Amino acid sequence: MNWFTPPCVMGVLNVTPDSFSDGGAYLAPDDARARLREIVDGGAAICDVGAESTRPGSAPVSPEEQRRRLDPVFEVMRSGASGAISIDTSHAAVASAALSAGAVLVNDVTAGRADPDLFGVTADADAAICLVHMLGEPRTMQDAPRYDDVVAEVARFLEERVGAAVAAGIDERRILVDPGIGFGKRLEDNLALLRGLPTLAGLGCPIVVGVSRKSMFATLLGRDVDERMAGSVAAGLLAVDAGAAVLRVHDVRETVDALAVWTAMRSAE
Ligand code: HH2
Repeated sequence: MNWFTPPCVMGVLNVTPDSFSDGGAYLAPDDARARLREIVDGGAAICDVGAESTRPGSAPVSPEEQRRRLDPVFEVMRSGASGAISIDTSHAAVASAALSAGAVLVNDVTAGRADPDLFGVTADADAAICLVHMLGEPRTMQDAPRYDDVVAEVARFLEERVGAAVAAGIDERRILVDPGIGFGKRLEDNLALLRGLPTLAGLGCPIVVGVSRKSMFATLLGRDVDERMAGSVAAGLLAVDAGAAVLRVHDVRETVDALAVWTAMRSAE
């Protein structure tokens, strides 16, 4: 994973009409290309590109439509001007097209449960994969999530999915795990998982955390989606302190700066 020196930033590019934070902003090819440049110039180690919103209540998008939306980004990737790219999809066909265009990471919020071919496509390309915990599916996941011990249950789930990915031929050294902040979780579940990152680190895989602008900041702070940057950066830094290796964020430059300060302070110890 040559894109990867922890802690680092994964910038988000959603080529969708309906993502909770940047929906509609990057559907036009020129806007998508400009956002990609902004993410690279902002200092992100990798850009996570997706064409299907997974926000609570969202409807599925066909692999054909995802590929159509992503085509302009694939073009930039083929020209070699994109930096490292992660493909945010649960569909093997979309992952395969992105990997052919040069993507280095498959980011699957279903952890390989939605499409039985996803692990195989990833293994064949010798690519990395990020396995995310989600309770249920986006349409209904926030209806009434309940856990007895959220950290233990998420750790058990991720351990099982890491085993499934390895059994399908994915190199264990190329597997990242993510507790799935906001994917079927109440505020207290999200906070417990952020506190519990040291337990998830026991799995031995780098941890990705995506808190950026999520609704936990509406509950905690009463902020609209475009007013959640300070809360997101603060939670991201605390996540890194607790063991996160990659922060998936919308506010790239601000998070890169915050991480630079964190790194300087920690290396002075
Ligand atoms: N969150 C979202 C999407 N993909 N992937 C990982 N690994 N971790 C996350 O927390 C995560 C993710 C949701 O955020 P976003 O893509 O900004 O919104 P939408 O799903 O509405 O497109």
